[in-house]
Amino acid sequence: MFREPTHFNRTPRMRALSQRSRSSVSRALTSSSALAFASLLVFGITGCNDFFTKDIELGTKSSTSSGGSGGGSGGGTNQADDDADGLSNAVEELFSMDPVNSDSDFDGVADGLEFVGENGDPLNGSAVPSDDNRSKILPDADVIQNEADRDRDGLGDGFETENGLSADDPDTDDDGYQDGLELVAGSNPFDSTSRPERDSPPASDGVTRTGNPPLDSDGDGISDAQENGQGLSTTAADTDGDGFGDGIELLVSSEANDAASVPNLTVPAAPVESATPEPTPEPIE
Ligand SMILES: [Ca+2]
Ligand SMILES: [Ca+2]
Ligand SMILES: [Ca+2]
Ligand SMILES: [Ca+2]
Repeated sequence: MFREPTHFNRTPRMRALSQRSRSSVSRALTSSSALAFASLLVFGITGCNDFFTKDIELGTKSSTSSGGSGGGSGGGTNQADDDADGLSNAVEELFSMDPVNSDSDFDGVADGLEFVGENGDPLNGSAVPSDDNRSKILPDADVIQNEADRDRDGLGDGFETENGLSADDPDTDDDGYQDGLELVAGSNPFDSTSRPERDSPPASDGVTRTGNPPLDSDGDGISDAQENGQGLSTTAADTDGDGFGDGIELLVSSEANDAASVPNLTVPAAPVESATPEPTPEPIE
């Protein structure tokens, strides 16, 4: 149905995701979105390399960035994530997204998920990430107790702690991309020089949107309307309580309402804390 473009460099992770999701694209591309996608490809060929060499000025993260808001509010700093969509204000400004609107194109999928998800585009309301599972979600999923995800980055506290990631800071390496998004994209959440890359920068569909984007009551990046249609909880960010948020699970084709189905995410080794050197003994006179 949809032929993957072959002329862009893809990370191994993106390639693997693509192979899994190629067989079923969640929403058939309409002719208008196909046009937008084509223009995105053209821009990718001509303008992509330079675009991605821009650096992101790092700032001081807001002290409210941990504990419940998924990135914190305000502070006006570059590393703040005012709309808690997984991308810092600086990243959003760099790529022309709206830093105070978690779903810049109003399509029901948060900007961060669209930035790293195959075929997603945070500025094109007709392009949402591919997902094998949207059509096979069980209608009567039991909602069980969520595993704690204190920093609301889509990764449960247990998984983060086991793998050396911070369970209280959604962006462990402070590079502007939440930990969960980095694992999906195959970049290193411990290394601020390693960041999610796209085949081409987000491209706008040219539609001016006003008002509020679709409601996402539980802040998992998927709108209430879409969750209702897929049998997912609109009040639990992790419907099946397996420690992985619904948005992350949908991106990597694990089932968001089956705790036995969890994302197969590769986590790089956490950096080893350098030991405090032994004090040099004073020479004896
Ligand atoms: Ca977490
Ligand atoms: Ca990061
Ligand atoms: Ca939601
Ligand atoms: Ca889950």
